Amino acid sequence: MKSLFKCIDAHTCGNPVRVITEGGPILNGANMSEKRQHFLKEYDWIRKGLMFEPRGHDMMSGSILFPPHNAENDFAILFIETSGCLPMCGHGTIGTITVAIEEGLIIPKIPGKIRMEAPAGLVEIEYKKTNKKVDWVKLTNVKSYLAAENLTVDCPELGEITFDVAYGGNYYAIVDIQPNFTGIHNFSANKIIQYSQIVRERINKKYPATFIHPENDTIRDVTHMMWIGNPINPTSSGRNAVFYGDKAIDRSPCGTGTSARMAQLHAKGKLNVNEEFIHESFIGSKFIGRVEKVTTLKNGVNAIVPSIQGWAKIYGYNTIIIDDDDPYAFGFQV
Ligand code: PYC
Repeated sequence: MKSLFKCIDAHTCGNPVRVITEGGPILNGANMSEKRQHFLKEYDWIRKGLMFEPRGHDMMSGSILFPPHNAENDFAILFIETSGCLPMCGHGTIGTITVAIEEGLIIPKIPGKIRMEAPAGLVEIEYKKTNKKVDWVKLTNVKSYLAAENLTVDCPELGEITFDVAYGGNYYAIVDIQPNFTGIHNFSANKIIQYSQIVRERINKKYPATFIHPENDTIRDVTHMMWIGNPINPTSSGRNAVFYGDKAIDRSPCGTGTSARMAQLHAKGKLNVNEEFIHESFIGSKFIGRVEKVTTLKNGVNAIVPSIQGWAKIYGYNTIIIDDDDPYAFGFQV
């Protein structure tokens, strides 16, 4: 059987976003979290075929758009990626909104504002458009919080490292500069990937069933690692290398990662409400982050509402076939 997908390919600050405009499945569920579960059970072959080699690559990431479940909202989104289907993705949101507005896939109820249903919750978005191009997208993310502090794990070559875990739409183990880790500016991307593959597995083994979202237990475990370093531009607030999937370092500063980082810094008294947080990616591209306000989760845990602003560019129109007589129809990893 041959399945055909129309896609618009873009990148957000260097990281890919493949927006599937035709060929996505019809999913069951009362919200995007339930639809995400349905997709994972029956349609994950679409993600694998479109994200992994030979049609994608280690960093490939994308989205499929759905009608909203609540008439007040503009649309709903499923994130697909080499790592799975993320509950939330910041760079994916910025790229998808840019594509959707420039290509007329969404007509917002209020121009310049969009309400998006993600599996992790409602995300409110603003964007600025000039001459048919979107200049920037700012998303107000789901509630983000510091989940644990000063945990330890043994890292190959480095020895014991200390880390915090924070949630910004995904759970991040955040490794700050410390005696056994001198910062990403002293390491290659390959080294960070090598360490992350082992350390993430060790963290989830050492702290089983520890990181489970109190309001949605389908969101669980440390899925991403964030390693910190000195910024390239001294006026930036910080720089990170975010590891996701099995071999990817985010080329953007990572929206959910930046949200988690701001939740961690705010909880530790190192970032104030309304203070601008300019976060650099491994390649030096930037997001502008901000703690919009403080809040609590339903269980009373302190949290923040973060915002992230960035830009994206469309670079291609793609018609992709997944033909099940192709031995690599559903991708491969080396
Ligand atoms: O921007 O949230 C993000 C993200 C998650 C994984 C890669 N990018």
